[in-house]
Amino acid sequence: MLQVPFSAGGLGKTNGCEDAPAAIVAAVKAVGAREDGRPVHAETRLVPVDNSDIEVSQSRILKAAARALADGETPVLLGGDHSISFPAVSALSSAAPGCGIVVFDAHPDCMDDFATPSHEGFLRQLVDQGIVAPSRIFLVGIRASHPSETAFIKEKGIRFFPPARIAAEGIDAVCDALMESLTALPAVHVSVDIDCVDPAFAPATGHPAPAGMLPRELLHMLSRLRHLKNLRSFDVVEANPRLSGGERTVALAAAVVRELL
Ligand SMILES: [Mn+2]
Repeated sequence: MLQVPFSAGGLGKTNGCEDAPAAIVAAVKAVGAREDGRPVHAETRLVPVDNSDIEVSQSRILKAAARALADGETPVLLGGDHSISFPAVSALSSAAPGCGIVVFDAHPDCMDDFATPSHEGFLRQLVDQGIVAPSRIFLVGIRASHPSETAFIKEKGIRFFPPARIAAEGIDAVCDALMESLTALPAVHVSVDIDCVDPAFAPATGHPAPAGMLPRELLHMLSRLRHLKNLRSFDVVEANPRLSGGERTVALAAAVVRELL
C-alpha cells in the first residue's frame, strides 16, 4: 500500500483527507484478513507529498506508482483526495498503453479545471490530455453530475452505471457487462471514491450524495473485479476522518482496501 496523505487537490473542501491513509492502514491491520478469511499483507510505504505544492506532489505520486508497477507490484494508493488518481492512472498508462479505468464515484469528476487536475476534474484531464481513451472509462455509482459534466460524458461516449441501473438490472448483470468490456484491455486501474457509497454508511466525505450504493454492492463488485487478470492498480480516496462519522467511513474504506490486497 502506498500512503498518499494529500488533500490539496480538493480546492479547500477536502482538508483532513490527509489523515485518512494512516487511519485506513490501522483499520486494515486491526482486522488483518479479507472477508473470506485470507490474510492480507499490510506492507506500507509513504509517498512524500507536499500539501503546499500540487505539481511536486503529483510527480512524486506518479514516480511511486511507476516504480511499484515496474517492480511487478499491484499498487494500492490510499488517499487523500481524488486528484491522486491522475498521477496513478498516468503511471499505469505509461506502463501499459491502452489501459482502462473503472471509477466508483457519486460524481463524474469531469469539471473543467483549467489548471492542475483537481478532485473535481481529474477524469476530464485524463481524457483531454489523451492519457486514457474515453471508450476505456467506466463510471459506477454516478448520481450527482453538473450539467457540463453530463454533456462531457455523453459527447465523449464514456459509459456509466448509475445506482438506478444497478437497482433495475441487478448487481451481477451490471458486473457482467462491465467485466466483458474490461477483459480485453491490456491493464485496468480501479479507483474507489468512498462517496460512491450511500452517506448513511460513508458520511465523512467532502461531497456526500444521497441514494448511493450499498457497501455490500461495492464489496461484491470489487470481489468479482479482483479476479480480472489485467487488474494492475487501485486507489481508495476521499474518506475524511475529521468529519462527523469519520470512524465508520474509515472502517468501510479499510474493508474495501482489504478486498483489494
Ligand atoms: Mn471523486
